[in-house]
Amino acid sequence: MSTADPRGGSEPFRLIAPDGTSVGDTGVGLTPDELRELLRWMVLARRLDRECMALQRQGELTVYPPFEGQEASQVGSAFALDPDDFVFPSFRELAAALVRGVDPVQYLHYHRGTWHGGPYDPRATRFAPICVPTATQISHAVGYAMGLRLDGIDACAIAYFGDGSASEGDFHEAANMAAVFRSPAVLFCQNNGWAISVPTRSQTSGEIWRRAEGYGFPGVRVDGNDVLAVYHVTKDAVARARAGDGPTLIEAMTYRVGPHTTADDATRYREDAEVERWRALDPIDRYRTWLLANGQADAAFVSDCEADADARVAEIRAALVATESPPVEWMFDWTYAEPPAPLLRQRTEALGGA
Ligand SMILES: Cc1ncc(C[n+]2csc(CCOP(=O)(O)OP(=O)(O)O)c2C)c(N)n1
Ligand SMILES: [Mg+2]
Repeated sequence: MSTADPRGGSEPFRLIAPDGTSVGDTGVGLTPDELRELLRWMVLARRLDRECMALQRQGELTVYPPFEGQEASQVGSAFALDPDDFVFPSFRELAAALVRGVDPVQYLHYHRGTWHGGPYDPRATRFAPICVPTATQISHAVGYAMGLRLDGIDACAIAYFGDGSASEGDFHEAANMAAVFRSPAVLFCQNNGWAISVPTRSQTSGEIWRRAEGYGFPGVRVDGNDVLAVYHVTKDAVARARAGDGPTLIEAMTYRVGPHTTADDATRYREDAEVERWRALDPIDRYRTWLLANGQADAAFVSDCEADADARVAEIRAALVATESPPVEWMFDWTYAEPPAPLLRQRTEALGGA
């Protein structure tokens, strides 16, 4: 099988080929336990992602953006962070949230509509609230990272965003500011081929990673379905940030095999053949094959990961569906010190008053 990115263009950095063979130095500094942990996270992430799709179809979640196919990009990059580093996600980073220790039940309350942005504590988890306005989180990360530097804190911030978000002005403003102020930020673009129904080729005529040079900092394109390669380039970017060398742009070439969200029908704008091509590049199959072939894991470990993921996801489902709706009046609280009259009227109506 070809190792080239099926969309063509510059060959991304890669350590494990799609058939699971090593094509680079896979000694990335992880212990055997850590190498296995990467598989455990990816298996759990996929299992949970599929459960979330089912939960939405069963009316237990309002809307959900699946990330199937992007597990290596998210797990590999999040695993490269230190506990003090701060994550600024978009809306598709549940796998990264898991690795960061965010309680998935609390996270999913956002998608259940029980609480804005999920009720987890962003300070405790170092994981900012889910951010739907595309690309706005990039300048949050850059500014936060500048603050870390000014405070003399040895940490960095990472912004996750998509290929489509890289077309927003916010991306360019954040990249320029990060460069000029040497912000210890990692700009992590998951190029999953699509921005809802708009393909990457309609978003940009060039390659996203190359834009970094114009701003004056390094950019790297990585195979986003190769968890070890993603870990390696992110670890490097984090080290640069901590050393005071400024930001790095990472473009992880990956693919979302599902719809944009549960409200989207992807068959209306893309060919099944494209999806099948990417399924053959599956990040979990690739890494499992590599672990087994290199004696880093055995079949019993793989079964254990799967059983463990089934059990954890069953617990998450049970806890999520058991959650009572919060009091209706909460919808009206905490925005205005002195709520305007129309809002007060709506509040009265919602509470069943006249
Ligand atoms: C400022 C803004 N404009 C438009 C939207 C609607 N919207 C939601 S997701 C999306 C596409 C995002 O594509 P990409 O950045 O590639 O991320 P992906 O969904 O592929 O993860 C758009 C246009 C939005 N959420 N925010
Ligand atoms: Mg995209």
